[in-house]
Amino acid sequence: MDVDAYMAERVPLIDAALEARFELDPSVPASLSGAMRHLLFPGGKRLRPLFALAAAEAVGGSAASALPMAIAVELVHTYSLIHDDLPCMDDDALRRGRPTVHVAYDEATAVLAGDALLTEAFSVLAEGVTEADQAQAAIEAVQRLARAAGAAGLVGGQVDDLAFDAGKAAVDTRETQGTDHARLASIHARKTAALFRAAIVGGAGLAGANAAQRDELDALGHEVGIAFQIADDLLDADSDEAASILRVQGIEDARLGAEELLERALDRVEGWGEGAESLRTLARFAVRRQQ
Ligand code: GRG
Repeated sequence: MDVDAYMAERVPLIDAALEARFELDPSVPASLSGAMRHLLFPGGKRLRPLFALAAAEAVGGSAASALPMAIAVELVHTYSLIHDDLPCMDDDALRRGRPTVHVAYDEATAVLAGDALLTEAFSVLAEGVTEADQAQAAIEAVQRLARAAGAAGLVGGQVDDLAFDAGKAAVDTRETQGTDHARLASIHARKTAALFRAAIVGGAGLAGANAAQRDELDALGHEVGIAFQIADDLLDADSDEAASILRVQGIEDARLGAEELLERALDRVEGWGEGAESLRTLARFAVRRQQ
């Protein structure tokens, strides 16, 4: 299975579902609607939603059954990028080569667009339930996404990331390498891997995965998410990002670490047959991509 072919087939499905969700709604102020769409379209790689769909297929379900999870996780991801770019956070003027939302609109609108996208994510998941036997899986998906996005997930990871950055900027606050490594691992687990886990387990859950499959996929999501972040740090090796794995490891060690995590993840679904091929292909792409 070729990752480009998989993406060419699945991304339009994801984009169409997102478009359908964000059709013009006269009850939403036009500026807010524009700001919410600004980073959503044309969007980025759509990796997290692709993982949700591939996980559904890996457990023998249809990709379509995982679409609510796919859309919800992309909305949370997009909100986190909008807020991460704000002047009070990373203060970035560009995202994906275009002006960030607070630059294209204004700071208050960007904060509110992020808030609305986050809220919308949970609405999409709840509304995705059309039959009674999906309700339990949808509730579990909501729980997992909320945990991934909340104080013990993205938001907490961001708080610790800001503290880590501040510590790196101060002259006399260097900690031991071991401690730095543990802190970074914990930040990446919450800022990056948590959403991958929620997408993968939630997507598979909506497609009818059993508890053993969900546990295995949860571990895979963590491993792929951390390895994806290491790959991202390697691609950004020239930047002075404080919370980069390259602060505590050399390039070769980091690359090896990412490969080890990927192999461990692939082993988990080795015996899952042809249906899991897209998931394996996506995992390889997420970790070995060159951009
Ligand atoms: C402000 C609540 C709040 C959270 C901020 C997740 C996060 C925490 C910030 C996002 C910025 C960041 C460096 C996240 C780490 C994960 C990462 C590398 C995101 C980029 O993901 P891609 O490559 O992006 O999938 P595209 O553009 O393809 O969607």
